[in-house]
Formats: sequence, structure tokens, C-alpha cells
Amino acid sequence: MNVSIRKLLLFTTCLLGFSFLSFAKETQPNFVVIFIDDMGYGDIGPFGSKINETPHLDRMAKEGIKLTSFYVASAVCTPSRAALMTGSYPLRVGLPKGSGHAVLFPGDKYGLNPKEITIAEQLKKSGYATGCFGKWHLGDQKEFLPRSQGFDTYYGIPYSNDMWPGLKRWKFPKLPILDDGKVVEEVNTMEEQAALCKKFTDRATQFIRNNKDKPFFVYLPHAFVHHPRLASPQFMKNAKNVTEAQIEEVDWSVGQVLKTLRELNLDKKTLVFFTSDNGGARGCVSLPLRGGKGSTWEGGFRVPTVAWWPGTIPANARSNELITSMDLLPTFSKLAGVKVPTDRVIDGKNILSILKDEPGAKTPHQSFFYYRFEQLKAVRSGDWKLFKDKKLFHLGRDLSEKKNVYKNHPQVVKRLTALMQKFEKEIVNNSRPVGVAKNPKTLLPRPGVKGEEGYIPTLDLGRK
Ligand SMILES: [Ca+2]
Repeated sequence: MNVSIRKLLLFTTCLLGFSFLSFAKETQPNFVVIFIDDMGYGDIGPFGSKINETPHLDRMAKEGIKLTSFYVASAVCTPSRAALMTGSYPLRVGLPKGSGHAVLFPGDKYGLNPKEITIAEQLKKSGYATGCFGKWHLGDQKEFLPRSQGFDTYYGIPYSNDMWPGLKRWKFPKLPILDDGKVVEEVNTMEEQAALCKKFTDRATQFIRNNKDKPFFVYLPHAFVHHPRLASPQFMKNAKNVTEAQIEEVDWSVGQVLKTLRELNLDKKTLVFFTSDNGGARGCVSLPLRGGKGSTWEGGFRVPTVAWWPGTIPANARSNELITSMDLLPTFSKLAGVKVPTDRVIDGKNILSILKDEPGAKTPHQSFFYYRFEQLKAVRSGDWKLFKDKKLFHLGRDLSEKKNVYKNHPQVVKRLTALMQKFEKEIVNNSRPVGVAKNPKTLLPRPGVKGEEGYIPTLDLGRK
């Protein structure tokens, strides 16, 4: 081949490559997931709150779709986040709880196995820029942190904001803020706690601006409204109590994200999800559902969710179809043109037809399983929910789970019991190991403790 033909071929290949890339860029939407901590089903305007003013979420719901049967896969932080990131039940990825507690602790030897494929890793395959801004809680050792799990950049706290010396029950180290793997700040006061919502929001909107010309994924898991609570002064000033102030500040954060997208003309190119990692903690409202954070009643697992993508998701839509946080990975993958891994079981399904409110769009899930750590407690199939301890509710007629009709529907009990038995067997055979760190240490020392001793993992020290 002579030089000029070779050059021509090279040139053509480059052109083809370039046009493919620009085509991909044109069709790949951006993704933003705003994940609130411990917010209840009834805490925001679109889900009936009369206490909290949430104008930005009200508008988001008017312009998008309200998802009234959206479930997380656990009623506490760590397992819920493991499921969101991997599209799989927490037990399937070895994280139904921390190594010695309901959730991961500072210096925990457990973490999300680096061999798991996260949403961020999926999207990276297709050239997305990925950023995580907020509370991670899937392991604080280097190999477990966001930068080892598909995120280009990470700014935030590695676990819950109550895991600091302020909580006297445990010998917690100081609470760090990480910036791309390095501890850059400490959260030492309630005023510094109150600043977290704004800090994470500012980082997220800056990331959107920096990446406006390529597809991006922003994961914004707020530390709000997890205890201990304090909001920024302007929100404290106008609210009756601190919970209301925090929820209204979270609403402000949503407003900032959507405003940034509109200003950059990215609103029609961006799918935004707003939801919570589990049901409402003390002070929050999960009504009309029964129970809240930590419970296997609906109030623990069903969370207030709004999806927004002007021009693709119709305005003022609403769906009561059963969908889950595990569905985000397959749905985003499909939209980004990335294949869902086939070498492992992924529990989530593509829910695009529901998000688009297509006529007759139905849940892709025959059943949804409620776990408390490694224990299966209940199943939902259609409108029926069966607990293992002989309670049956029809969620269509009895959303608040008040009337146990176990004795009246033996056929339903039989069918749902079989679903539970089958799933328990299947998940044991198809689960994957948790990540285990060799010599875990806390990221900051316990206050007043010098040398190596200051970095001993919290669980090794026990309670006070
Ligand atoms: Ca939580």
C-alpha cells in the first residue's frame, strides 16, 4: 500500500470514528441521581406533605413522573446503596449488612467488592464522565471508595454523618471529607454538618458545567436528612423545626441542579432521579405508609421518587407500577448503549417504558423481596404482600397494611410462599462475595489518640 492510500484510509477511519462518537454523544442522555438519606414517603409536596415547602420538587413532578411504588432493596443505608450501585439485591453482593453492624463502620473490613460492576463502571464503558458528591457508605478503604468503583471524581463523606465523636455510644474517629481519595477537611461542628448539603450541591453543579459537552453521570447522595440534623441559616430561619429546614434545603439543592441543566440547555438531554435510600427516620414522615427506616413495612422500603427528562418523560405523569432502585443500572445501561453484564445475576430490569408512561406499561417484576439483613421477611407480587410470619395485605386496597387477610386467601399465601422459597434457594446459589480489606484503618484518628492506635477500626474497639 502506498503512503497516500494509507493516509487516506487512516483519514477515513478517523472520520468514521469521529462521526460514531458524535452520534453516540448526541443520543446518550446524561444521568443525575439525587439520593436523600432517611427521607420518608410523605416528606415532600408531590407525595402529600403539608408541612414542608418543596417548590422545586413540586415543579419537577409537574414536569416529570411521580413513581408511587418505587422500592429500595433495604431499609438501611449500606445495603440500599449496594443495591442501587450494582442493580442487585444486597445479599447477592455480600452486603446485607456491615461486618459487625447493620451498616458499615469507620475502618470496616467489609466494602463493596471491587469486582462488582457499578452503574458508574457501566457508563464509563460508553465514555461517560462520572462524579460522586456526598455520602458513599460502601466501604472507606481505598479499594472500596468511589474512585475505585467507576467514578472519575469523588467529593464527600465516606459514611454516615453521625459516625463522628459527637455520637458518644461508639469510639468514632473524626469525620473526614474526601476529595479524590485524600482527606481535605474535617466535620467537627454542627455548623459544618449544616454546610454539607450546599457543599455537595456546589460540587455537583460545577461538575455538570465542566462536563456539559460530553455525556455525564452525577451521583449526589446527600448526607441530609440523616441525624444529627442542622440546616444552613437561611433555611433554619424560615422553618418550624430542623427536619423541615433540612428537607427544604434538599429541595433547594434539587432546584440548583435543574436550574443548571436548563441554563446549559441540557434539560432535554438529562434524566434526573430524585429518591431516598430508605424510609423516614425519627422526625420524618412516611405516611400514609406504615413503619419507617429499618422496618419491613412499606414505610421502610417505599420511597418518594420523581423522575424528570423533559421531552422524553411526559409532564404530570404518574405510575404506581412496582419498580426498584436496582432498575436504574439496566435502564441507564440501555440508554447509554452498554450491555448489562451476563456473567452474573442482575436483579434490576429496564423500566424505560414505565418512565415514558407508555400506554399499558407494566412492572417487569413478578415479585419484590423485603430483606432485613440476610433474613427474607416478606414478598410483594402484584398487589399482594405476604410476610413470613403469617401476615397478608392487599396493598391496592390497604396501602397502610392495617388489615391482615392471611386467613382469607390460602391460594395467594401458597403462591407467594412458593415465590419466597424459590428465591431463597436461587440467591444462595448465585450470590457473590463481599469485598474484604486486609489491614483496615480509619481515615482519621480518634480525637486525642496519638500514633497508630488512633486509627483502629471502630468495631474493634466496641461500644462505650
Ligand atoms: Ca439511610
